[in-house]
Amino acid sequence: VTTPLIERFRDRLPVGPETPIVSLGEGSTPLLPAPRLSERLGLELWLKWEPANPSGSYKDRGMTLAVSKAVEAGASAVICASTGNTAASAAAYAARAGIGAVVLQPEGAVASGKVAQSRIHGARVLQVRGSFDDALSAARALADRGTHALVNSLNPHRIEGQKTAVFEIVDELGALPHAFVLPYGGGGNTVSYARGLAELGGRARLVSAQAADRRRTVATAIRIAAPAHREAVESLDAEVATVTDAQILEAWAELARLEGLFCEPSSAAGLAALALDPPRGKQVVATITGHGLKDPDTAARIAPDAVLVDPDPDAIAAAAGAA
Ligand code: AN7
Repeated sequence: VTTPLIERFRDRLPVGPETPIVSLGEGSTPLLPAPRLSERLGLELWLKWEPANPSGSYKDRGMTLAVSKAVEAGASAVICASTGNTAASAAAYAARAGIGAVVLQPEGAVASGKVAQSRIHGARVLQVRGSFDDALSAARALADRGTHALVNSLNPHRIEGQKTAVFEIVDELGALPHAFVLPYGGGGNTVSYARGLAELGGRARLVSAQAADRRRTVATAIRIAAPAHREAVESLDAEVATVTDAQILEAWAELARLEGLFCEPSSAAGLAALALDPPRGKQVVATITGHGLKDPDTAARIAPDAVLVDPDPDAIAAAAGAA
């Protein structure tokens, strides 16, 4: 039985004995070695595999706390704007809690798996004519009216919950790594990691990788023009790296081919940054934030096509190639 994240880290989270725990078995995700990428980059790479969370992304770490605290405060519904993963997570935890969820998504810019998740959990899914940034402004304004609890990463409980990834990593490695690398969309997770590090009282490099073209990147999860946590990220000791879509997609495909791990494109932004400037010989932890199945369409566009054959061994042997 997976211990709920709030139980595992109760003494380091803002919960009391009366806080109801809304859990789907989040956290305690695998820390996987990456032998081939390590060799290629000349360092010791570990991957924090956050797709193992129940909704398939790291968002669940913050959402278990945000929804538990919303229920504790008497909320009957949550609201968020999202590029897809926050929405899927909010929809899942709201369903578990038996409360409503309204999710605002930029029209036509959310990967299909994420939309399917939000819909099947019974969230009210609204496609906003505009960008993620427009949707977030609207969500904040509506939440200010007091009818819905905002569960975007502006909700401080989201940041608190997400810092637990750092605790798990350091527990498993037995010490701080040289560096943490992760994608940078709105910046909430970067702020969370910095907080986790500060609470451990240690120092490590924190490298956050953003898309060069924030407004149009293929990595739709991080297609955010105006990061909500930009000022906070700039005030931290984090290093912001910038990667192109070509670099993101190359790192993404390499992870799939060399290590057998399928993530969504955004999740490979940190690996793309690492490839640009690998700290030789050092121990590095890259956080892989979301599952590849969330965005099957990008994989289908880029990966080799399936080949149609007759059910005939000769035809299949001829078509099988070197594999
Ligand atoms: C897979 O769901 O912003 O820098 O609305 O889904 O903490 O924003 C998602 C962001 C990285 C960026 N990887 O993290 C949303 C949303 C994945 C993501 C990020 C997101 P932050």
